[in-house]
Order: sequence, then structure tokens, then C-alpha cells
Amino acid sequence: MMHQAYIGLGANLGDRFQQCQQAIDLLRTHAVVTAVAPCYETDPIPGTEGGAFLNGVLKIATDKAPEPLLLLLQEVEIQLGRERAMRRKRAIRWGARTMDLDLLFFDEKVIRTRNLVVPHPELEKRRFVLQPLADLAPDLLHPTLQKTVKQLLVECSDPGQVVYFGKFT
Ligand code: A4P
Ligand code: MG
Repeated sequence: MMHQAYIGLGANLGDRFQQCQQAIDLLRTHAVVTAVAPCYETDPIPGTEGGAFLNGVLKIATDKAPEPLLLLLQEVEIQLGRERAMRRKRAIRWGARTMDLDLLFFDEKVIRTRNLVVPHPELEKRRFVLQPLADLAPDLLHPTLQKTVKQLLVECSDPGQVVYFGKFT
């Protein structure tokens, strides 16, 4: 059975564009990437360490179940260095990171396990997720909020700036 999933990418440490592009290229070796949204430069959520993020969204087709797909995303993060800003030998929560891959949607499934919450929590509060998602899938329905991505974007009150940065290949 093939599934449609949407993956959010974010980086605010190192060569941000290059790392996002590498993450896309690595994912292509394990899944079929069917669409790639533009890259945006975005204000960090207040409380996040580090500077501006680059964010993007991918649509993939995969026969993996959600948990194995999450493991794949975590492997790609590690292959890209998954460098985390540290303080007293502990990763800073919401610290700067070289690559963060989030599973935003998996078909129209609702998942709440120990390791995995889908749709990704609070995506409706994040313009840096909704904008690239709306570029690919304006009519995608959020299964618990029962609103389309387009509606969520129109109603989103996140004041964070989301500025077009470039195109991934
Ligand atoms: N996890 C649960 N559900 C999911 C899911 N749907 N996708 C668990 C991915 N992971 C999921 O993730 C922590 C744990 O979340 C994982 O072990 C997994 O089992 P993490 O990537 O290690 O930690 P994190 O990303 O630092 O924390 P968190 O709470 O996931 O933060 P977010 O929501 O990812 O936000 N500002 C801008 N402009 N752009 C950004 O991309 N990102 C963040 C991080 C903050 N500020 C930002 C941005
Ligand atoms: Mg995350």
C-alpha cells in the first residue's frame, strides 16, 4: 500500500540551503519525492535559539508505515550531522539545529503514540509550515481540525515573517 506523506524541513545552523538540499537528495534514495515546495527564510519561533531558519515541505509516496518513516527521517537527520547547540552537555530544547525533519501529515491519519504525533502538533500555529504546505496542497484536509491547509493559512495569526528564498532541485 502506498501512502502520501508531507515532511517539513528546517535548518538554522550551518549552510542551511545546502543541508536542506542534501536532506531532499538523501530522502530520494529511500522514498519517491513527488513534490518539493519553495524554500522560505523564516523568523524563529520566539524562544528558539539561533538565527533565521530556512524551511520547506516535501510530498512523498512511500510504502513505509508511520513509525519506520519517522526512523528514516531521524537517520537522515543524523547523516546530515544533526548538530545541536549544546549547553552543559545537553542539547538545548529548540536549540539551533543543522536539520530538523518533521512528519507533518500521513495520509489523513491521526496518530498519537509515545514517539509520534500526526498531524504534527501546532502546525496550524506556524506560518513557516503552512505557507510551503499550501504551495503543494492547499486543499489537504487537517483530519482533527477539519479545515484545509489553505483555510488554516488564511486564519493563521503567526506574525513570523516567511520570505521566499529560492527553489530546491
Ligand atoms: N515526534 C513526535 N511527533 C513527531 C512528528 N510528527 N515528526 C517526536 C517528527 N518527530 C515527532 O523531536 C523530538 C521528538 O519529537 C522526536 O524524538 C520524535 O519522536 P526533535 O526533532 O528531536 O526535537 P525538536 O525538533 O527540537 O523539538 P520539537 O518539539 O519537535 O520542535 P519542533 O516542533 O520541531 O520545532 N522556527 C522556525 N522559523 N522554523 C522552524 O522550523 N522549528 C522549531 C522546532 C522551533 N522554531 C522554529 C522551527
Ligand atoms: Mg522536530
